[in-house]
Amino acid sequence: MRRFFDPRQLAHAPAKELHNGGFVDYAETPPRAEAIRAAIGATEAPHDHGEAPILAIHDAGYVDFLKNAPARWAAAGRPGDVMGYIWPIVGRRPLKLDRIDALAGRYSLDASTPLTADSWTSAYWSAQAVLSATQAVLAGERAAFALCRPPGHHAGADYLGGYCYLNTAAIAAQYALTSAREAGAKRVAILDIDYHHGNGTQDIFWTRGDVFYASLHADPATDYPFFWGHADETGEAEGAGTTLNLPLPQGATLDAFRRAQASALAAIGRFAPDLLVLSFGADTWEGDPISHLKLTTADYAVLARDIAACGWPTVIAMEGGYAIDALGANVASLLAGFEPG
Ligand code: SP5
Ligand code: ZN
Repeated sequence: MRRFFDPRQLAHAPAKELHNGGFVDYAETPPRAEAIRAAIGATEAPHDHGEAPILAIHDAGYVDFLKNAPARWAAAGRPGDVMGYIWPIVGRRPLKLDRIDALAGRYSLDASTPLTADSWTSAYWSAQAVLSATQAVLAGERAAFALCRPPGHHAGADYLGGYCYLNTAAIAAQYALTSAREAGAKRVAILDIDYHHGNGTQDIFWTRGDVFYASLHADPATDYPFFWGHADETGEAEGAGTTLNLPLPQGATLDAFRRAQASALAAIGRFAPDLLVLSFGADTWEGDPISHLKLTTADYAVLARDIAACGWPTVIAMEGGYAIDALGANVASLLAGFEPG
């Protein structure tokens, strides 16, 4: 399987995140990507597709914020990395504010996702990695892997959050749909098996009938992102019925996870996609430091075989997974499940 990664994705390295009322070491670190690389062998440098496929998903004001807010934050005398601390509850009204503190709230979901001077560069190349994997699949590869880091599924069209800045799965799906190639897909499904619900992906495609979003995740009644991912969220307007949320209780093992994945695959089968984007997080692993599901390393190959058996051309985008010592083996297990035989 072709695998894409750019070393510029390592530059982004926030020091601390807010957790339980204090600052702790940031969980989404460069060594995560290095551990995956060491386990899966050589990766290809992505082709540079430019900003257009990013702007097909993300708001131009938000992209400008990602690029320029760190310098403005420093110029305003703020210490450390850009971090929102006041939020416009449900977009209270569309004010056009210029104060950096207001922008940090306007363009963020939480206070655990610092924006550094390197974040844009790393997020940009993470997006290029998934675009190159998508291009490979559109050109006929059965599956391709993008070692996306930073991850993407919590980022919305105009907000960062959950360690995510650019929504790589959404960028891949939209690129596949609008690709000028004859192989361009008409319907894309996204299957999200990260521990957390992909609120950004759901938001982006909430009213879209041409993109099906199915997610397995820890019940948002107990886990981040709390306000999204409940079973009664199914999409609206053209997108009515094209969102499927399957929350799982903390402590669930392969049996429950595999059953839920089978219902997601059956629903995706009824939608009949031309292409699948798999948002893959290894934070469902039993030893993950911030999560509470109980999958083993071998389980990822089982889940991958079930997905591969459906036969859809598949772009795999890396999302979470924070147990660095096991991360490489967990990703390698998933990729092995996609290999024929
Ligand atoms: C892509 C992804 O998996 N994002 C996860 C975001 C979860 N954010 C909230 C978790 C709060 C726990 N922070 C604990 C940090 C320990 N160093
Ligand atoms: Zn996660």
